Amino acid sequence: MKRTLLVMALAAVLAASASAGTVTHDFESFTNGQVVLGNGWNSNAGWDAWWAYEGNGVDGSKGATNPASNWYKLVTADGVAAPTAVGEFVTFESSLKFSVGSGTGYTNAYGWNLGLISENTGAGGGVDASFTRRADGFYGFATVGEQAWQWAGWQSHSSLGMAGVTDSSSDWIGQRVTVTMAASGYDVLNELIGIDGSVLASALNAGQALPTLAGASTWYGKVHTQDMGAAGMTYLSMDNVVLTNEIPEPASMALLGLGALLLRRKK
Ligand SMILES: [Ca+2]
Repeated sequence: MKRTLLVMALAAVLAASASAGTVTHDFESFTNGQVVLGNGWNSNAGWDAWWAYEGNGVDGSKGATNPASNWYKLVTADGVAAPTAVGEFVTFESSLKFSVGSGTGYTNAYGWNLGLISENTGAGGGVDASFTRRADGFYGFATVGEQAWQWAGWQSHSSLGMAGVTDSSSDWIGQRVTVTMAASGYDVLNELIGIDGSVLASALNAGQALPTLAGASTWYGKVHTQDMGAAGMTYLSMDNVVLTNEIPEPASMALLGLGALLLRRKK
């Protein structure tokens, strides 16, 4: 009974956030092996390439996994209002976990990218933060799309929790893209999040024109399996996806954290 009340309280907090400009996906409502497409998500290709599985999410929860199918844009069906005044912003972030195969010899190969897009069909333009395989045992990320390229954040495979250069999986890391309306154009902040939640690397591109996003009143989140095969990646999983135009309320976040902790301890 206590657990039921706790879940209801958490749901109320999440529902209150959603009505005010936040879209979340934790995949816990999916059945094991259920297709993600059509259940809160759309895609450019319209074919099934992401599935939700028990155990493929953060802390053994349900998460969504893609077997490195190239050039597949999975976009949130629901968006949030785009910024209309200086200082307003939209953030899209996800926890991510990936695997690589036995190949070697990679140099600046794009893996996936995460970003904001102007249409929930995957057809629009926007901002991308690419996660790249810069060499066999090194990774990094780049800001691309509607703006100048910017490379940042060399990371060794071991810093991402990978046991080896080949045939291994990362721990849960994350990416966060924040686009803020500036006095002129938009400031684009891309962050790579480490296993412990710290910011491993960040790249700020200030004063970008972003013509496609600027012309859209609603922005959507996007996870794009850009060129994972060319980067020797075999799987990408995601969980705890958040698209928001709000600063998280400390009280709500504390309640969510407490609830998650209590639920975990009960298992
Ligand atoms: Ca989950």
